[in-house]
Amino acid sequence: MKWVWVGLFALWPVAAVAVLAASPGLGWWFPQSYVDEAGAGSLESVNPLGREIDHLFYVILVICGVVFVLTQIGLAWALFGAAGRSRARYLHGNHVLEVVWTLIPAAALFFIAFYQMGAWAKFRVESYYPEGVTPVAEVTARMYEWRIRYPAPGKPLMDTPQPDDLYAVNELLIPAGQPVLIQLRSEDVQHSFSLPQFRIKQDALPGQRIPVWFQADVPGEYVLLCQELCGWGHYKMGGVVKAAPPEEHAAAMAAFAAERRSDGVTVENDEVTAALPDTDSTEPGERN
Ligand SMILES: [Cu+2]
Repeated sequence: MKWVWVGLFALWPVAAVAVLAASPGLGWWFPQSYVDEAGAGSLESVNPLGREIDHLFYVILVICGVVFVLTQIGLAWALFGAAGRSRARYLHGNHVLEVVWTLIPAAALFFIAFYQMGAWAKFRVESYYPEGVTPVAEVTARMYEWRIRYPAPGKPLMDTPQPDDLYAVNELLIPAGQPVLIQLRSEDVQHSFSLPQFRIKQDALPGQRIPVWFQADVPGEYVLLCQELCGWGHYKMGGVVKAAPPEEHAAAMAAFAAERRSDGVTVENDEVTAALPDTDSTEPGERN
């Protein structure tokens, strides 16, 4: 019976490593960001900062992986060694060992703390933002949707709503290939603005305006999610980020502005007016 337990304890780390190795092939890895020219789905982030974050993830995964394997080997060694004995053995502490297993994790944690500072600063500290980052919209989370406020085409985004601002829900249009910034707010409870393919996640807090920047290197449609359980309709907070080449984006914004300002009786509707009966010939007085 003893050996069955030892075998079970020894088996699970092997299973853990095997599942990890199989994960990318099973689709349990990063979300697919785009389909590359060869027609293969890319698991690489579309966001340059996202790729840096992935690199940090892999560095930490390797550190944890090495520690995991070593400690499991140590555990197996202790289990197999103890399995043959019938009595417990008392060991007094070992100062050298204790110092070693305190210093090694401390060094690993210090290394991670310093190593990630660059990526953290780029995401959070305004003076480290990429050059030319443009505020494109204010995104306000509310139960249960994303309200998007754009400035009128050609105008800068203001902190307070302007009469010619444009509003949309759950659809954020951005130019591709350049860093863009949104001002994130919440109208009610805490939400979380998440772009998995950009590796961006930022809580939206009531009473605060939080800048968030990101960049889509490849034009396309990307997922926008709320990743904070914010109420019964949390699942409805799915949106889309549409990244288009700058000229196409400008055209889309201009068309959007025209559509929003239109009263429905515009030049484009000439065909509709032509199809209607000629109202001039049916003046009230002439009717019989
Ligand atoms: Cu939410």
